[in-house]
Amino acid sequence: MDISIERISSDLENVVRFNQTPGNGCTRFSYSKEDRQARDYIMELMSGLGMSINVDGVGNIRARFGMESESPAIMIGSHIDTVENGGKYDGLIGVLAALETIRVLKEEKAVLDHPIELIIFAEEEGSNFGVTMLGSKVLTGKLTIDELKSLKNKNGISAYEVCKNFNLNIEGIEKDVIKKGEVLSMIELHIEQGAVLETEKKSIGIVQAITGMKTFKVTLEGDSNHAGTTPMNLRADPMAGAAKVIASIQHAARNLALPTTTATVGRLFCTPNMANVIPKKVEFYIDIRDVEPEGIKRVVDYITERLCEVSKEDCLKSRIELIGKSSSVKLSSSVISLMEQAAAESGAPYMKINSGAVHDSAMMADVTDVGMIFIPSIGGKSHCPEEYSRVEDIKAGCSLLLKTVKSLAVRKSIEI
Ligand code: HGY
Ligand code: MN
Ligand code: MN
Repeated sequence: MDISIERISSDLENVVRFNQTPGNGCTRFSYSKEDRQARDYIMELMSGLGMSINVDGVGNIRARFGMESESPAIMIGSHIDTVENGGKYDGLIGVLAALETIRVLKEEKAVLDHPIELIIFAEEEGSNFGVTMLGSKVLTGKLTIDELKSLKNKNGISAYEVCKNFNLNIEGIEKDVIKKGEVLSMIELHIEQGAVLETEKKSIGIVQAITGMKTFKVTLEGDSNHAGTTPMNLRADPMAGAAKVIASIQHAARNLALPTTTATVGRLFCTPNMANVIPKKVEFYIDIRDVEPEGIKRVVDYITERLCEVSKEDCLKSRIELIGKSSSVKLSSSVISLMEQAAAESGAPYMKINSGAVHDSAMMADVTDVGMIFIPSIGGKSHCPEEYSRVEDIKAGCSLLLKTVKSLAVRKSIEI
């Protein structure tokens, strides 16, 4: 049996209804009302498949299919949270492909040598607190309760409080940490979020490495005053200072780092944020990435120095805090060759590819063997309403996921 693209498409349309910005992309932050609706919908489908479901202290959903045994599981899944006005495929299509894989295994009454675990990671996008992959970082012991107490959303509420208010057992996260050996392999299907597969006319990408990243929060404080009565030479203006530092970020990433380095400022807060007031405080976040740590280091060194210079020039108080980091990760060669073989057998045009986006799989790579399947993003667009993937590519990707899971988990029928 093969996967049913009709079932995946119908699930997709049903889940994207849970959206805060209909008509302007998808907005479904973790721990929101829309997130609750999407979780309930998907968990109902999981229960209908006879899966046993556990939700951990930060909201990762872990559902088991097949034999209840100590043998290590094969983990599949992704995330269902989005950025603001994002696309409908990022994360969600990987979860629905995993669900469909389990449906087919059930229909085939597959005899499993390993249970299958469907995981839905919480807060992958970092839309609430500015830190990506929060759920998988907690699951793999990379974030502690104290750190969750210090991470705040734009209303100043901590990740710890938000999880508690979402009725999660946040105090229990230390015991939720996954142990090496619990999971034999993990496979995540995801959209590419770039234009390589489409340009190369491939429907499948077999991911080799996932980029590393560092997220910094920069705070500049100055002297708030009247916009009209304060002469230009008597100002301590943190927005003018921020503008100089942000311009230097682009310069560093373009001209001083490596061709694979990216640096982005996409989140900025200004207080009091009034057109006729010189700001008191400006906070902005810097997202710096590279598969090579040297690229990230060059940008960090340059902007730290520039921040010092600008603060002196403009009489500003400033600080730069590292609030999130993840190392670049090479994925499992054994899982990659398994997927390559399955892709070759299926005849789907595929290529090996690196990921400029980060993924929960990168966090899981130090506790299990990890592989990722990419499907094309048309026009290379993602994190925006224009994000789109074709059904034929979703079908090819999900078929490869099913084949890979079968080769890892399903008992081989012995030729007699
Ligand atoms: O930012 C990323 O790379 C991912 O989409 N959260
Ligand atoms: Mn994603
Ligand atoms: Mn994303």
